Amino acid sequence: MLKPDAVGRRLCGKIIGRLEAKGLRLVGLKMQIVPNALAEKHYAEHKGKPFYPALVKFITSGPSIQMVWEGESAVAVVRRMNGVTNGVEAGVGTIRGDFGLSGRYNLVHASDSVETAEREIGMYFDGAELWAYDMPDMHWFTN
Ligand code: 3AN
Repeated sequence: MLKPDAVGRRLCGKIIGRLEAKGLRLVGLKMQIVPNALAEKHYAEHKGKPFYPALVKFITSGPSIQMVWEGESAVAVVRRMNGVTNGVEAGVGTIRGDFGLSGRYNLVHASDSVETAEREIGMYFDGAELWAYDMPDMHWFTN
């Protein structure tokens, strides 16, 4: 997900460009202001933590972009490309490390496991919104 700060800071193209250049395949994409109930469901594991109310408020504060990307070890690869939660600590070369200084306004969300990805995709997408298609260069991006 490109969070409202990524949209508001005009960084969507740069971030999507990194994922494309890496060799991942875009399977689905939409823009919306996430409804409150959906944000609470998405971040249910953080309910009760001190930052939870502000997290839900931020994620619903403006348009965000939901995406599904596919590819070799996509979950682990995207997590590494995002960098650790706080932009101050995130490595140079990562999205959070290169574009931010915040732990709260940290530009991107990515599922932390395949199981989480399946659950989160189900929250944001209908099957008919996900696309299977060939990319002629995909053989360059497999083991
Ligand atoms: P990540 O997105 O790096 O997997 P999680 O899943 O631990 O991080 O946290 C979910 C989101 O909650 C983060 N992306 C961040 O926006 C917010 N968050 C996590 N820890 C903090 C914190 N200590 N203070 C403020 N916001 C936080």
